Amino acid sequence: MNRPDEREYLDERLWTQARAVGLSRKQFLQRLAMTAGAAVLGGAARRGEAQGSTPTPGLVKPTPADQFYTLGTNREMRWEAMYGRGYLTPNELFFVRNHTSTPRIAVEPWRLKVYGSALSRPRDFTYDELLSMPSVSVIKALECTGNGRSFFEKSHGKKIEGTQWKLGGIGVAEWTGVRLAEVLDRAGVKKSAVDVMPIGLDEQKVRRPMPISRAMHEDTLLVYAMNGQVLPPDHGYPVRVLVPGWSAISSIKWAGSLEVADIPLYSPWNTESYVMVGPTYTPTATAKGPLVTSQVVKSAFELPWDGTLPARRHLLRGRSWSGVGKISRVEVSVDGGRTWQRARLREPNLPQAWTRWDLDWDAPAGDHRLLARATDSRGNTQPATIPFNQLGYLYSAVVEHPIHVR
Ligand SMILES: Nc1nc2c(c(=O)[nH]1)N[C@H]1C(S)=C(S)[C@@H](COP(=O)(O)O)O[C@H]1N2
Ligand SMILES: [Mo]
Repeated sequence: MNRPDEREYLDERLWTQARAVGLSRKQFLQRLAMTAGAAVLGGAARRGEAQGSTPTPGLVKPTPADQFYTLGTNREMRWEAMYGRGYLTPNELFFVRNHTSTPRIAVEPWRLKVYGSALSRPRDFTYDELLSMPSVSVIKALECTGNGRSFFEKSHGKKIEGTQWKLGGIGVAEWTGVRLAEVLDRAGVKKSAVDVMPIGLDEQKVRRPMPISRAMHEDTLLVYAMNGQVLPPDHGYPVRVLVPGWSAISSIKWAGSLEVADIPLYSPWNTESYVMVGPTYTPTATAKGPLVTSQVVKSAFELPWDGTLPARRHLLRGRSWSGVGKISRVEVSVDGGRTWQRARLREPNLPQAWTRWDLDWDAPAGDHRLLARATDSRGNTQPATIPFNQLGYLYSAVVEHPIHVR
């Protein structure tokens, strides 16, 4: 299950944070080919260019059953596949959330169209131009807001429609691209700008506006590489948005255009969905409930769900994360929540990414429930229960992980 060479490579990348500043596209592609991207460059990316934009059913990458759960058009990462791995989620293991299916897009004639009432120089950007602009890399989590949705059934006795994620709708990667702010500046963004809406090139044109302040944030990127490889088709090739710490619905894949307006913008994704609807939430003038923005604190064990372990000493491992900071404390209970002990936190522990943790467990034969509870650097923690919301978002409550020991 562990591939040490890959792990070392990924860990090393954490600290080197390769910068592609000022490289031509050719140099950039050469550099990627020298490191990890050779297969990708020889295969998927080139094929895409030759074909033009033809939608193919489902996904492009293989998602074997020992690494993923298939949930309709989505693929959830199995946490046991992360056991003992390095900090980053390899691209092959990264969850996929597709509203429909992965479109195949060629970088020619693709353009990023930047238009709208709050621009003095609306214009298109080519792929080559984006790659020639100052390049930035960040290590950040991307998490589906519905991650953990399936647990509402047990905690509130109501099964919620929608993808039944356990906790595998998250991954952490090194994302490389250009600042969205840089692109907006070049298009002459005006002081009057209010909202920015990236629009995807998939079937439903998935799009969700964000406030100009978030669009101009230094970590908000237009991404063209993921973990040192050309951004894979399923993750948004050629270019996706990345809004770290926020619900991944803001991180629009296969971006084809950006509307920059001096009035508030709306789409189904900020009025009907990705809003909090329920007894403790109040509808707003424009949406069914308050908008989902930042992600919350969660934890997961690197173990099979409802799996079986031999009765002996184990190194229990897991990861905890938060959309607003880094993790400052993780407590684990191996007795269904009666007693708690501190887990050892492992470096790196980056904000809006995750930290790995572990502890020893002398596992006695029997059926057990393992619980993990994290607290972030802002003091946000995981409560025993959270208020219900109809769309099943932001499940930050402590999860009971069932495990059998034989
Ligand atoms: N164009 C487009 N962008 C999209 C989506 C989509 O279906 N289409 N899904 C969003 C959602 S809900 C999530 S959780 C993330 C998933 O990103 P990933 O598939 O790269 O993991 O992409 C977001 N961006
Ligand atoms: Mo999502």
